[in-house]
Amino acid sequence: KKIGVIGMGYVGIPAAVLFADAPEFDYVYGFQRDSITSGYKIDMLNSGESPLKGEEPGLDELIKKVTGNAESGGDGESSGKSAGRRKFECTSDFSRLSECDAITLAIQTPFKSREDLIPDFTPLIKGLRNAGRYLTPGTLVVLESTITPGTTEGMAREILEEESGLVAGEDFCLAHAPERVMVGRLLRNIREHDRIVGGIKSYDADGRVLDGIDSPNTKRAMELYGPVLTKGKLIPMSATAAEVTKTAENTFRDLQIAAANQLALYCEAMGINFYDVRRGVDSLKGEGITRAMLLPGAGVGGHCLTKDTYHLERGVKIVNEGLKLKFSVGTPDASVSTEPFETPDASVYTEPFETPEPFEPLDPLDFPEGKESLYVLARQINDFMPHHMFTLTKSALRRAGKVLEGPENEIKIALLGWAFLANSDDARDTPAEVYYKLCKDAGAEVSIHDPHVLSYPGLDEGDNISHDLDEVIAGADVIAVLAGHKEYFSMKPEEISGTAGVKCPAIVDGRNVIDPDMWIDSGFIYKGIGRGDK
Ligand code: SAJ
Repeated sequence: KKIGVIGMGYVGIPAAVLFADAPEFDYVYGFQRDSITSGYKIDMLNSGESPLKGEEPGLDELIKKVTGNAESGGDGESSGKSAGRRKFECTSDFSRLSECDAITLAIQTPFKSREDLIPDFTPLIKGLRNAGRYLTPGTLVVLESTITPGTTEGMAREILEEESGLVAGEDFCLAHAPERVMVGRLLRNIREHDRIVGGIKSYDADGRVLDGIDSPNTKRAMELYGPVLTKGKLIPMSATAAEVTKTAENTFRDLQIAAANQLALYCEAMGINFYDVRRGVDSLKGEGITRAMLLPGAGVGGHCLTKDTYHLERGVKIVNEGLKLKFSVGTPDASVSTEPFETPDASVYTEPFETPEPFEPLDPLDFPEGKESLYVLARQINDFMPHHMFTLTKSALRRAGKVLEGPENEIKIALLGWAFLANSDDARDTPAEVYYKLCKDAGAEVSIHDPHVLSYPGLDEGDNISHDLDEVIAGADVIAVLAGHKEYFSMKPEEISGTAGVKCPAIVDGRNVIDPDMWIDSGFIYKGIGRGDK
């Protein structure tokens, strides 16, 4: 049994090496286009190295093992190759897809920009065309990317059938098994998270629909993912339900964060401490009372929560339109059918034949004029938070007698935490970038500290980016914390205002990393998300 994984990124690589490590499978190809930007991954992986940045427990060893590069165990010396034979190979030769019994696609589905809310499926379409071109009968194709509901039964099926000339659900199997990994725990997440598996619909000999767990497409996908699960269970359902599950779980998380952010803004406006309220609300324990709140903060970044709401919103329309197309009935157009339309046998009907009303499923999105869905509003609240950080920065400076308007005021801002996630080097769609631009547009000089992030594309070269916290804070008029890196929890006000010689100490805490009283007692002007009490 050979497996092919298309897309050697932070989803495809751990998935491929876990398939390779499973005795149920004989060999795994990792397919990677030999492009300028990512061709380097092919040689790295084949020599047993991981091309992924950041710590991934167990991944380096597993890549070495399945590529036959593991040092022999026990004695610790790196003596010769281990007995392990190679079971994984990275290649740019997509024709080898024709050798595979199962093909998974782990290809990113980014949105072109924060502004236009349409996903860019180009990379995924390329992958689907490659898979279709070399698809052989009996193969299972699984999409792991986060996709708009309706894609597996729709666009993916169409492309695969068009390229291969085969029929999905009959000549080959097709399913969606969304990835649910977080950077930093890729292997653990794949092994331990429950795995949603959704095969497309099929039909039995009598033309009855086989969907969800009854679909052979779902069954085949369960056989593929079962062997790599240690703690996780398989959760079968329809392909569309699987797409909705993935986008909904992130949409709900975004919504919960927005609920916390909205309440934090209220607490600021009412002069109370959000965290008192949170502790109070969560004190209501007992069956059915779930832990109510996530954390407010400087914003929501990353490729997941900032996108999946829009995948879900679009999906409702796409799937709904599909249903309308499928069910829309009307009087057959006599010009179309070769036979004259059969007048129903009068003896059967007491009433003359009524043209059936075309099926009009309720349009779930016909909100009152100008209303947005709850989820889209949640997105707008979360996207507002870096703007609110800027408002808090201006008000902290005003209390220090300074004005953040125009370069002549020579305001220097120390921005701590560029990553979108605490203790991560991932800065995709980081809210820090929105805050940074607002500060620059207001004429401030910004110095940036992040202990993990290595590259800062698109920033003004004049800005000071450093891993030296004191250097970044030196001379700053205000410190703004935008990511909750663990380094920031141990900052001491006396160290900061002393050695760093901060001109006029003000701090705006976007991730609740410091104790306000300690800093206020040291003479700092303090502002914090949700801290209306300070
Ligand atoms: N955030 C808050 N408050 C919170 C939690 C998070 O402001 O209480 C912010 C974070 O600062 C970050 C953003 O939200 O900017 C996203 O944080 P995250 O913890 O959701 O990190 P992601 O986006 O990398 O991971 C999510 C996870 N989804 C769920 O927990 C439902 C992860 O399990 C998914 O695998 C991942 O999306 C994905 O790939 O879809």
